[in-house]
Amino acid sequence: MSEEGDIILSELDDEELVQQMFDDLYDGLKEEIEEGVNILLERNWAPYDVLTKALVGGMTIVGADFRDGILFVPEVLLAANAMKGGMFILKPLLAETGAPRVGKMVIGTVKGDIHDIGKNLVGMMMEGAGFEVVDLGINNSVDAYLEALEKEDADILGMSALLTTTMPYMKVVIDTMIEQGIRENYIVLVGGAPLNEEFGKAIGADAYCRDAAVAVETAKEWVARKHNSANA
Ligand code: B1M
Repeated sequence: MSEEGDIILSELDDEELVQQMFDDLYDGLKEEIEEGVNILLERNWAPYDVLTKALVGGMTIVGADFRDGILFVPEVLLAANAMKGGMFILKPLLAETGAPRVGKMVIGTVKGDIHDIGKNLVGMMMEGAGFEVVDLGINNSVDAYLEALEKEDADILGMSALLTTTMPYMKVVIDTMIEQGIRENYIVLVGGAPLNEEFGKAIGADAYCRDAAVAVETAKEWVARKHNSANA
């Protein structure tokens, strides 16, 4: 049983526990986050709700204070590490749907960018929806993406960027695909906090995905569209 001062997580009601998890995520307390996730699951919370309401909710607060100069890189790294602890528990549960393989996605964060939480979340949700996911990690060059697409015989390329300075690299990847005559072989989906629909269109992606749930829905739509046009 883990305690923080007087607080015993299992004695809190759901609302108090989620608030406490926001504080624990903010303080980068990985063990407490893991315990909180397990308690919510024991209370029959759906894994998706634990993810979005407790973990992503907490990270939104961290993000705002990072932006406002209240938190700095070391603290945010600790928060990210705590979030990953929670995500690790949820991952197999989100993937447990046993859905048939719907398609294969290669996903990675673009060159120069080391943010991976959002990308990991997208990968987890895609797996949960029955997609096979090949995660290339962070800091990916054009070559890394293109080699993986070919090697894995993927249907979808997913690219993530969290910095305004790295998001233009997505266009470099898509332009190279066009040059090599392979652009139409893949569905290209992009996402990340600084992007928007307009940017997605401007760089020639098939779609911009606001969040992980939208990424799953969009991927399903595009795969169905591709199958329909192949059978037409
Ligand atoms: Co960084 N950082 N960071 N950071 N960091 C941001 C992005 C920033 C907005 C913070 C701020 O100022 N408010 C800012 C960018 C400003 C800008 O570009 N205009 C910023 C900065 C400046 C930096 C550094 C430059 C700071 C520095 O060193 N001075 C540096 C950059 C290093 C580099 O990459 N070269 C840096 C470093 C870091 C940490 C290492 C400390 C850490 C990353 C840890 C990690 O990822 N392992 C970090 C973090 C955690 C953040 C914030 C606080 C949180 C990001 C996050 O994980 N969000 C972030 C502030 C913010 O975004 N509010 C910030 C939670 C995650 C679930 O959301 O990633 O948006 P998100 O993903 C969503 C959607 O966007 C979408 O679905 C996800 C799930 O719903 N999505 C996709 C994402 N990728 C997708 C791909 C798809 C589809 C959908 O493909 C199909």
